[in-house]
Amino acid sequence: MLPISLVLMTVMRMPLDPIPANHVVISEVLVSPSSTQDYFVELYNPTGTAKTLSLFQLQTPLISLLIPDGTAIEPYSFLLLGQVSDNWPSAWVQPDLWYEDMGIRVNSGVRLVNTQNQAVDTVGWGAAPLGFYETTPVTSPNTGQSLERKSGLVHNENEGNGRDTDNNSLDIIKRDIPQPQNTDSPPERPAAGAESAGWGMIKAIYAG
Ligand SMILES: [Ca+2]
Ligand SMILES: [Ca+2]
Repeated sequence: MLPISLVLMTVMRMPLDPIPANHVVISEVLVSPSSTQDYFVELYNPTGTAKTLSLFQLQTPLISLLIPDGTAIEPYSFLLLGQVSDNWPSAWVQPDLWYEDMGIRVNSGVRLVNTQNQAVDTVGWGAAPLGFYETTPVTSPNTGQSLERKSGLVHNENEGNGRDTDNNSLDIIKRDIPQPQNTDSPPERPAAGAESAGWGMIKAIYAG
């Protein structure tokens, strides 16, 4: 029988699922809009405290978009950045921030950068360039599909988008019908007590 410390070490080395992230995440991106859509990036605060985005930047390989001084996201809430166009669907909520060109392209990525020039979160798709994805990019979406961050190991529509293992291919799914949410959208709280499947396994080993 293995010493208990070795058993525990083995368990701890398994990829635990940190739910939710303790920072603002990129929660949804429309990469390839149809002719009746336009580009957007949605941000989400999975924590119970307001988070500042004052003078942060949203960067693509082509462009850096400044988030205005004083911008913040309330707990479990959203912020929507959209591209100015005639194609913005009337059924969608309005962006909180408009940009003329968001610089979003196929085989690319977006990252949220803080005032210390550190990437807070990154999402890349297809053959994304280095620095614009986490571990493995998600595969390219079809036209009209958005990329959405999951709420947890199993995605639940009402529990936000707080899953962030820093592997885009594991954290991001595709939506056939995009759902941009803005600062006025109802908050979505991550599931309580969902620390990780790993904790359950540790408890099971001790119980056994
Ligand atoms: Ca991340
Ligand atoms: Ca959304």
